[in-house]
Amino acid sequence: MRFPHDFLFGAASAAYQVEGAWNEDGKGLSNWDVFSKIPGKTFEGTNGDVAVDHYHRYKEDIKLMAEMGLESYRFSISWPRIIPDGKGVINEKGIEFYNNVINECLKYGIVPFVTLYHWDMPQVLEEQGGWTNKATIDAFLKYATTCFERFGDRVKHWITFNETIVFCSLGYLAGAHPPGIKNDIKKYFQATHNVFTAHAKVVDQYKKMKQYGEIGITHVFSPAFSVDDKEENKIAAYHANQYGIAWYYDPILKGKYPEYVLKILKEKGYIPDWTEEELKIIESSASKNDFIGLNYYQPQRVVINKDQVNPTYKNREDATGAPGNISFDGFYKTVKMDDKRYTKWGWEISPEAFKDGLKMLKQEYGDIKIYITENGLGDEDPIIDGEIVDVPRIKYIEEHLKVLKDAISDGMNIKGYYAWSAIDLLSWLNGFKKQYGFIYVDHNDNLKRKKKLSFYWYKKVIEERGESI
Ligand code: BGP
Repeated sequence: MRFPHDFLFGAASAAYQVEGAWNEDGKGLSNWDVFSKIPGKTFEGTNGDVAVDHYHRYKEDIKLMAEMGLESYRFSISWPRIIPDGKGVINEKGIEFYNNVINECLKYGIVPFVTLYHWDMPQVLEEQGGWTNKATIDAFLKYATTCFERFGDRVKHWITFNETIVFCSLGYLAGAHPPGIKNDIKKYFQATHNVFTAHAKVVDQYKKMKQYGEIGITHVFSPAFSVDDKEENKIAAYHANQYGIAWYYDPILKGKYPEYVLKILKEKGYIPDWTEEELKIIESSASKNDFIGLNYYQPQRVVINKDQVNPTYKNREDATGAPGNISFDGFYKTVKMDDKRYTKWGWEISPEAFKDGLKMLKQEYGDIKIYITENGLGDEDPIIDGEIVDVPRIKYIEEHLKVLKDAISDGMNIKGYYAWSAIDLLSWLNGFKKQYGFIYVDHNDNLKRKKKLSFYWYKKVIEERGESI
């Protein structure tokens, strides 16, 4: 079987991780420009000042993507490049850059799939409370509207937010992303609610503008499974999925928050400060949302936490995604299991859990339209005789594409796959050492680009529409 003709084979990136040019052509300061320079926050102090210099090399990069046969490129727009102070004047140089990127994609027939918010917000807004401040919702609506007005004639696929759970939990619970706040559960839930409200308002606005494209959100998809059949661990997995999936997916796809979580938040006094009007717009936007984007890397294996300790988030490593942590509310723990496979950074490799997770999703949300907006292997790629022989990445992507093929055969409405990442880029907390791309970037040789083995492999997969997978 081949993947359907309208299934998009793509790859992804995010502005802060590839662009560089952090202070060029009128770009405003972002929260990440500031945060990454605080000692100890990132691996060896790496930051996105230069990143992989995509800002100056986008033509070369997109040409390589075209050569790979990429059908779609998912990238994000840097908000402070468009509206440097978050609310005021539009920076025409920023508009010009993204116009160039979009036009360059279209020149090769590559479909641009654009994320509006992949974590870099104008620093001015962060200083005024970021996502805990409701004024940020309106600022975001203005920014999104500007993007629709300026790029919407050519961009027909929009993602509002990338991984709300990550920037809110690492921002307000673990303190590992901006604004670097630890253990503030109240603020964490407030930020998530404000983001859902912003999403709803932007979706509504997009539909009003009648641009006849599609709009959705991208969430982490990290389904939790109990390590065994013990009732208490099954409860732990249920709890984890309520907080990690239902809290995020329900407001978008069902238009309301999950009762299980609401009840606990009420008891503990963590209900966000919300208005009837906000809840109404969340409710009414659900039917206008066109798709859900899933970023799947790994599942969670969980057990109940009996130690009665809340997480402490001692160091950066505690926030980099490997199992071995206590949940923010102390209810369960994620664990590493002897019979599972793991990456060098301790992330589980499990196409099986991807398959089971997709089934869970179908059961819960029905026949929603899905794009896999990220999936890939973070590795230190082997170099043999000057060639980048990233065989483990090929294997990883192949196994996950196979799951998608089966899911599509079973009737799931999955419309595209975006490998993370198109090109090697900056990992937020893990530096340049953790590679994901099809295109290698040589940090010892003027950021020279080189095709990896996976580049040729993915090209073939796309050419034959995955027939031999
Ligand atoms: C996702 C982010 C990406 C990317 C990826 C890999 O959560 O959306 O931006 O960074 O994870 O993560 P890491 O770089 O930590 O390996």
